[in-house]
Amino acid sequence: MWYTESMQVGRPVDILDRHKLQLCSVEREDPDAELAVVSLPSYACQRHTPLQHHNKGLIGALSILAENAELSENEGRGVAFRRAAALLKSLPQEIGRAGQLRGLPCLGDHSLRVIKEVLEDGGCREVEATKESEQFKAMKALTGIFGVGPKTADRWFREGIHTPSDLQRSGHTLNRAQQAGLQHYDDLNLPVTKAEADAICLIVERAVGEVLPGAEITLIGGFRRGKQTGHDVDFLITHPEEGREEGLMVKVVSWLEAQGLLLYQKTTRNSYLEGKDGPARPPSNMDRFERCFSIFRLSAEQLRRTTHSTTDPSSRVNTDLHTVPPQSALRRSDSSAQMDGQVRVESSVWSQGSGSRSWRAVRLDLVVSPYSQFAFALLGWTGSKLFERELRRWAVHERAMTLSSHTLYDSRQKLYLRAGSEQEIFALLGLEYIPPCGRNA
Ligand code: DCT
Ligand code: MG
Repeated sequence: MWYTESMQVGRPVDILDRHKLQLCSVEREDPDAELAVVSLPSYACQRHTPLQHHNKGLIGALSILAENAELSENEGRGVAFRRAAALLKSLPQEIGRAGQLRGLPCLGDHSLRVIKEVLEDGGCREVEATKESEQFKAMKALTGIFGVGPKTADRWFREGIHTPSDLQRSGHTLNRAQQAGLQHYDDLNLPVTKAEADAICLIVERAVGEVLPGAEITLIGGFRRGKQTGHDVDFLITHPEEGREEGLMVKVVSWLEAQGLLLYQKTTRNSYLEGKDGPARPPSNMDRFERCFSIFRLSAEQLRRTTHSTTDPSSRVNTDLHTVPPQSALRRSDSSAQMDGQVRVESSVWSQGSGSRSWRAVRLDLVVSPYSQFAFALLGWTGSKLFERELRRWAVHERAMTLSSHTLYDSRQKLYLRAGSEQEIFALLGLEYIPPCGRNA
């Protein structure tokens, strides 16, 4: 841990490293000083950010403003609020007074103003006004439709379309993704539980095992970080023999489609060629793998079957994801071990009136990576989004390196650095290893 829990008035603070320790000036007369939380490094990838934290109210307020900025496509402002919220998530205690934040990084003027107001008045006018704003509500509702981004949502909002029902009535021509998004709107806006993710994992494992024996599948995204719910389920697929993974996605998708398990799918090909593309491109590192965005049809029966099988520890596949490259056969999330005895059918999602539903729609993302890039893909797809952004920022600004979900490029040495595990990548970047459960920035 980088921080000291509290500091006595007047005790000197050493600055060991400008990234690890931030100077915290404490004045004798300041009544807040004795409670000051000190010494948090400024990049989120230098800190442990757990799932459970101590400042939910403040983080909630900053997150609303971050979301509003993102929906308005004001990226810089969104990131500033996200960084401030992430800093608060990594604090070891609840903040009671703004003075306790003295000297901490990542807290810009605007974020500090919001924090102070919430601490002093129990709420923030800007946050409340945002939550009540027609535009914010409409943008949230419209971008909640799978296949709809802020640009399209904003255009519709200006035409007076505020809800999915308005859109349906408008007669607008929708693309295939948007049609599916509208059709499954309610389901796709319900959280996906870990039990549901496990059920889908079993089925995708079967598909992968049938079309390419020896292929390996790993649950990534929020569930790998220990979250118990998410907005989708993300899997990374690879094969220990480099090259065998080529064409795998098409086969897996065909298998799933033949079983009637996909309500929608769009597959994109792997377009990453190291020599040709160069390290600095593309601007987004998310879109160069063979990838499938889909909507999965999960039946109550499939969920029930997994619920029973996953409570039996003998049926569990290898869950140790900290050794990469993978050596086991098929893998599941490292966090699934925490779920012993907890997997159950969520009644709120699965009950319908007096009866029960026979299936629900779930967003499913599949990514295929060549074995040699697996560690980078695993690190890049585990998230959180802010943690990934901070890793890339650290690499560029502090190490003159370019990190992507494919590779790490050292600009000074002009060479690609290989890594067989996430631990190796952190070491190459000169960072302490942060396990997935500490990447919830
Ligand atoms: N990712 C990223 N940058 C993006 C989008 C995604 O680095 N712009 C990475 C980090 C997380 C991973 O991909 C999966 O993306 P999501 O499913 O959107 O995130 P999540 O953390 O899994 O969130 P949720 O639990 O809600 O699914
Ligand atoms: Mg996810």
